[in-house]
Amino acid sequence: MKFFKKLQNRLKKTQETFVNRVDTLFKGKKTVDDELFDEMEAILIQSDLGVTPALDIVEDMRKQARERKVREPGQLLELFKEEILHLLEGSEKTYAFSSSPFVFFVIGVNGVGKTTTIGKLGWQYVQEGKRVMIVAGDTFRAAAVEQLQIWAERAGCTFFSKPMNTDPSAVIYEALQKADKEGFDCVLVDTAGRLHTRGNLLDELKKMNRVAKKVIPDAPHEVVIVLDASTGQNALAQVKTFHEHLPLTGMVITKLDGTSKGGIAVSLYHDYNIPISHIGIGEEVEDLREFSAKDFVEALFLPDENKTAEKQQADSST
Ligand SMILES: Nc1nc2c(ncn2[C@@H]2O[C@H](COP(=O)(O)OP(=O)(O)O)[C@@H](O)[C@H]2O)c(=O)[nH]1
Ligand SMILES: [Mg+2]
Repeated sequence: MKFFKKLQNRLKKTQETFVNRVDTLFKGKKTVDDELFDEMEAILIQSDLGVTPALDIVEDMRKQARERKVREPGQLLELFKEEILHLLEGSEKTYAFSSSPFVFFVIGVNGVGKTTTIGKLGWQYVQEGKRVMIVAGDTFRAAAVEQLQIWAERAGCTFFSKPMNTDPSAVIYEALQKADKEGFDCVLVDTAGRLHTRGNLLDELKKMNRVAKKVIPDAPHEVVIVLDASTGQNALAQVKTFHEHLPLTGMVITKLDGTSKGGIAVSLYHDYNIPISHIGIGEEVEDLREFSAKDFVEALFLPDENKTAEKQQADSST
């Protein structure tokens, strides 16, 4: 239960703007009618769930309510929860580690949490007994390389880097050779989110991809995009751009703590069908969790105990 409590706590802002607003709407209604569904639609559209999913959910709920003869607005919340779970069906992903070294490219624009996520992932894999190498593929910003090194040390991973401004593909080439020769289980490659040269970031990534295959033919085994939930609908455009150039195999959604825009997880999966492997719910090393659609939805729908207590107090004092 502690596990859910923490998750719920971190997802609180999303819970408030998304589930609680719908719940409050249901509680304030006496009948299940068109007006109720119209208002629900308006709330969902504002919740970063995405317009199409919002419309689909409400349409399906109208139908379900009719078919199942739901007359009490209070019964709708459970239906709503089922709808969200349904949208997230197939959205989970566990990395297979089907060969070794198992190579991840971690990509995404600056500031989304790539370096942090790599540190947290490396730490988890080390806890599982894996030998992990972290590679500084962003050779353009000294601070970025330093930060990655700090994370690698903290996580107990081997750190690999080259002098500043070395061609990232050359870094990959050498790193993968070393990882292969020395029997590493896992290689996590941090990539640049923006280039300071006029070169094109996406071409650079494609080149890294080609070069990786020269050392390990089926590498990279996973191309993971990191997305900052607090950027809301912007995250959709980021996925589109990267996915067109380098097919993505997984998503990590960070900063779900402290944002009301957690509905973006549903929107992202709905639009691109790329599975979500992990979510970031804080800045500490243990604040990265394997994504479970069920846990995510349960936490969002878990009644807020503080609120319930406040309400009971208010009720008893009147
Ligand atoms: N609250 C919160 N902050 C995060 C999370 N993930 C990353 N951050 C913070 O986001 C900022 C940028 O992260 P960084 O890993 O440097 O992003 P990068 O530019 O993509 O490598 C840092 O201050 C991180 O501590 C998260 O899940 N929750
Ligand atoms: Mg970084």
